Amino acid sequence: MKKTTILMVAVLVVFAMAVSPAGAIPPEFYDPFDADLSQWTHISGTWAIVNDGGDNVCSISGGSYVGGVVATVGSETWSDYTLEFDVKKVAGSYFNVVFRYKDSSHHYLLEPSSDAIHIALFKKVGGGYIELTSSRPLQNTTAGTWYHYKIVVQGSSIKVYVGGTLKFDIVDNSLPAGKIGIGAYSDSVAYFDDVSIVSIDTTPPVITIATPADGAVYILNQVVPADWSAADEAGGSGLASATGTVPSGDPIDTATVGEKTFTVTATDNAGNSDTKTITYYVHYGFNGLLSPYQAWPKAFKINSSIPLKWQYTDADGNVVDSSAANPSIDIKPWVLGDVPSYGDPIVVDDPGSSGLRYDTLTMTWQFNWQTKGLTAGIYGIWITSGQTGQTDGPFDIQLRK
Ligand SMILES: [Ca+2]
Ligand SMILES: [Ca+2]
Repeated sequence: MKKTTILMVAVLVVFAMAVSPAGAIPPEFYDPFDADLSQWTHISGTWAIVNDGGDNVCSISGGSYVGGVVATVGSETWSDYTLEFDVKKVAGSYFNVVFRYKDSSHHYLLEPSSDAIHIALFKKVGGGYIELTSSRPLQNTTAGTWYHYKIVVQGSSIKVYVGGTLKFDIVDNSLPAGKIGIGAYSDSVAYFDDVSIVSIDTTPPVITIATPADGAVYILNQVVPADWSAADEAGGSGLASATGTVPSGDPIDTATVGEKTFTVTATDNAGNSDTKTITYYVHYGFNGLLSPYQAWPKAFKINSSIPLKWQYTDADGNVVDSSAANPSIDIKPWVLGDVPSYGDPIVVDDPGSSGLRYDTLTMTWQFNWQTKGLTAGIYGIWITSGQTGQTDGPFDIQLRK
């Protein structure tokens, strides 16, 4: 971008910074050719810094063949980048630019046609040049006129702009990465200036959710500060935004029981975004079986009906409304052995099939366990909530004759 566009560039930079204070990726490479050509690797032909109307530029000539690159810069690992430069044809027909340049037999090549009103895009993958379009787009290459080129390579996408107008929009997978290079055929002289390469960030930020942990169980009203973070990769465009179900440090939702999700979405300054969602569970607290239950060695007489009563609580032990808890009861006998264990569940009867009752006033569940016909011994009692899936127990109880 030369001379007359400098003011516009300055305005655009201010605007971009206002939108994205974290800034774009710094250029991998920028050369205004102010001083020397030390950043470049010379391949063939002649080159020199020359003064063009008060501005130093790079004069290039003498590529050994059409497409013969004169100088390269960069790394063979450069894959996704935006290459921009200004170029002016001084004499002859051809200047050229190569990108994703691995060597003289593997690269993409952009050059004007000899008619000076079209441009052409080729690839070379071991053999000769293969043109990437069946027809060439119109583009003047007038001697003595500067043109601003922008080439964007991202994955298999290749886009070429001249003066801000899209000229090529190609998909090609042949050459995934490589340097860039500038050149001019042996009959030609071209000036290049302000060559810049900015890598394109295609990697989304990494999200880490420590709390709530995936699958974790918390108790109703438990105070659980969220602990999560997001960061863009080293050398990336930087984090633009990161939003969680709640901000890190704020308490997560434990106000009701059940399955919950916690989501974090993070976006970098290049627009790459990732979302991570984890599932956690909020259960009731359980304050044990209430009187008349007592753990063994207290023994209850077989044939009696034993009221099993319990309440669900929050994390502070406050009894809460659990009318939706939908509980069920499992009872298993102790099996004595080297290591005592529980046997198979027994059929749990209640007299008159009265079933479970919930007292809304005291927020207490009650089940009258009919022990008639059971064998003396110790039994374990478990309570499972169909609402939350939580199982509380075992609460051991002794039955005697
Ligand atoms: Ca310059
Ligand atoms: Ca990134």
